Amino acid sequence: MKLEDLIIQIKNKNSFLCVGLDTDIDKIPKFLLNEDDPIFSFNKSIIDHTNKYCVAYKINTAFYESHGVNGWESMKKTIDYINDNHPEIFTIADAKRGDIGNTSKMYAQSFFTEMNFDSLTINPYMGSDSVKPFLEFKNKISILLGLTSNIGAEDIQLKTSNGDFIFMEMIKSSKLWGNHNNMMYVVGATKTDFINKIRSEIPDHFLLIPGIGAQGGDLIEVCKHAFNDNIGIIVNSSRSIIYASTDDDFAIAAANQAMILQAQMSAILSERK
Ligand code: OMP
Repeated sequence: MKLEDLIIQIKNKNSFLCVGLDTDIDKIPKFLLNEDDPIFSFNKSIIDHTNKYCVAYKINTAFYESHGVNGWESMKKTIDYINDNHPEIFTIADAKRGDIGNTSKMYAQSFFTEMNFDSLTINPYMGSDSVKPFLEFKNKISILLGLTSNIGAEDIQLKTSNGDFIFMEMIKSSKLWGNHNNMMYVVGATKTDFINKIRSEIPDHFLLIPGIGAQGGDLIEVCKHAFNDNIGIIVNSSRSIIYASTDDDFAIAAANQAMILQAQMSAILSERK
């Protein structure tokens, strides 16, 4: 997918919501465990009920890979279901990959060509040759970890070197490896104090912002600092949406949570006009 198509979708839906499919077999409703593929059945219902409120789905691959071959099959069925039924929706493989060049090329082939995701999260700390192979794939977007939402971001990313934060050094270098059409950055919703600084370095790049909901990030605070002329953000929430209920009504409860977030986003967007 091209970035323009994502921007059009954001404007049409008045939403920049990404629903995170962090599907944990221990957290899904028990009655689904009788299905052939409980993870896919759960995802299908969540997608059927939430697609009109969101512009993206993020599949965190750990929740699938942890089931071996069966998990990869559930992931493939899920991405195919989204691509076949909602081709306008932006898809993210959250796998945080990156390695020496020839290995990165294989990761890119797995997620972009074989699995047919629009984008992939990438850990950029191995440097330019580990990221550039991903950037060679046309109409695919590499989403580099910028400043992560977890407390451990303080251990290295928020340390200083040469007078600036290490994560800022990473953004300053890596923005030259590609451009704002083929790269985005992850910035945690829990790190809003740093978003102005990030925006001054990369005003045009889209930011993928996880950490709303279970991790306590604040949507209004995020929007205050992170918007650019194209809106420029996708805000992810996983657990607060998909586990809103663990009963028979789980998909309706997820839709309600997604609808509430979309309504907040719509209000923020209309205030901005
Ligand atoms: P919830 O906290 O349940 O909304 O899930 C957050 C999702 O975003 C998980 O899939 C995390 O792996 C992911 N994430 C973060 O929480 N923090 C980050 O800094 C980066 C990511 C990510 O790359 O998506």
